Amino acid sequence: MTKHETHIKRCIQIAKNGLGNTNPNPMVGSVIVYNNTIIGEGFTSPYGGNHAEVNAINSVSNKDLLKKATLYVTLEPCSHYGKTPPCSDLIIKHNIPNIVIGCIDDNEKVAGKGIEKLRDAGCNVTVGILENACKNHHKRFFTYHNKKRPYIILKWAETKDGFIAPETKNEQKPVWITNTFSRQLVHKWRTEEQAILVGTNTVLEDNPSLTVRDWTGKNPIRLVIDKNEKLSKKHSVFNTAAETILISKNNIDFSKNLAKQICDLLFEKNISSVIIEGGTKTLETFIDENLWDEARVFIGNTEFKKGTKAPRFQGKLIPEENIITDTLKIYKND
Ligand code: AOF
Ligand code: ZN
Repeated sequence: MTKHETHIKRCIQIAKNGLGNTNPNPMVGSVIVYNNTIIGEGFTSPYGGNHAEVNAINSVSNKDLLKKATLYVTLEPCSHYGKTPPCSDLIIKHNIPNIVIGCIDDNEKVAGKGIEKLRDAGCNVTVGILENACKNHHKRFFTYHNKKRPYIILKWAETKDGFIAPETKNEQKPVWITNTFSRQLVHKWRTEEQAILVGTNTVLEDNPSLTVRDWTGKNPIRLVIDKNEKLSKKHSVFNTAAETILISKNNIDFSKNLAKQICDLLFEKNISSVIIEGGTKTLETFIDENLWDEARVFIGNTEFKKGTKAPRFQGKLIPEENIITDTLKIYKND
């Protein structure tokens, strides 16, 4: 690994501190190096707050060193006035001579203009260090800007013999396919995405609250499909713990592509990622319209022999995400 790669790798590592808090902004990471030593670090503040470069520059105690330093960043520094002033202007103001960037910012407001600004000011700019890793790290942000829809994660649990639910349900005793560790992991995942979606049957059968209880972090916005107006305020998804958006005849034409319309609705609402937690019909709607990016599948130890079959899909196992256990498989759509 080269020196540049090592520092960009560190940028990605600290950027993850922003996971779940920055969206729909990207969770950027930045480090500042002088004389082979890291003298400053920063990551994107919660939505509306400082960008990573600002936090990195602020963290440097001896600002004189910036004149001889290199700033590393996972994403091209911005050039526009959004909720905050342009990072490229701040870099130029501090006379930082060398900038090393992971990947270009595809947001139409930036898209190369940040790099141009820096070069025009005489900075030495290197672009494309660990580019794929940086693009992957910013997957939610890139999907949102390039595909004009949220990054979509499908999640379910299936038995060893491929069922998602048994034939007959026992009201008193819900059947658990997975264990408490997977439950905790799912709650962690909920904190990482902006929204969570389930279909009507899941609400009617399980009455989930879809909030985060077994982990620390933000509740996602809850999205519930209610085509035939079967849901009522007594269901837990309508409690006051988090915001809920009803997907109904009021905002969707159910005779047309449902997944596509939900994507458009979420894009309009600036939602850059969603985790879909079932049931089969809802998951299959997104699979059939090929509107999904990742599938996270738990495989339990039980067998149902009969029941509802787990969704069928074509995906590719992501090697770096499948190192912990064979009871969880993580696929990407490719
Ligand atoms: C950076 N560093 O840490 C982030 C960037 O409304 P604003 O001012 O927060 O700008 C949001 C846009 O800025 C966002 O869409 C993306 O293009 C860029 N995000 N840029 O230089 C950062 N989070
Ligand atoms: Zn910026």
